[in-house]
Amino acid sequence: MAFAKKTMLFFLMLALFGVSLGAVYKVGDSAGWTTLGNVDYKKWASSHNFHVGDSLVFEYHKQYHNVKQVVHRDFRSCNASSPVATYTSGSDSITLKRAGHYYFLCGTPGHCQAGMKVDILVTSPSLRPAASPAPHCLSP
Ligand SMILES: *[C@@H]1O[C@H](CO)[C@@H](O)[C@H](O)[C@H]1NC(C)=O
Ligand SMILES: [Cu+2]
Repeated sequence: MAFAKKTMLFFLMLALFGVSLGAVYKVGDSAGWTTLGNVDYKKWASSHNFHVGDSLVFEYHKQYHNVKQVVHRDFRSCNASSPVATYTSGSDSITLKRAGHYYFLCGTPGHCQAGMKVDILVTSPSLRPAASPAPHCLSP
């Protein structure tokens, strides 16, 4: 009983402070982060809705791959020479802390060109319609 009470209190606190437990997405699903199997990361990304607070997990063989977060220009040109962040553990969990684009690529020469790049568009959580009428509703 004490446990159930504590659990309820925990979720009540979460609700009160507007905290939500984010979803976790494994990049490439069962294939993971790889050049094998022709995973279409663009298609993978477009088939999910990422929100602030969600996290990504990149799973890969660290001998062959890595994960580099880069700016848009470097993403487009597959330039891994000045990354914003670098991950090399082989099982990297990255929390999406802000809305906007996150660009990731593999820094192993040739891999980005071969398709190991993904553009994650993160949106703000629960953008509900406002309770009051929007200004455009006032026009005839
Ligand atoms: C990659 O980016 C670096 C730093 O921004 C730049 O100096 C370099 O010329 C770029 N390389 C290519 C091949 O564009
Ligand atoms: Cu790679």
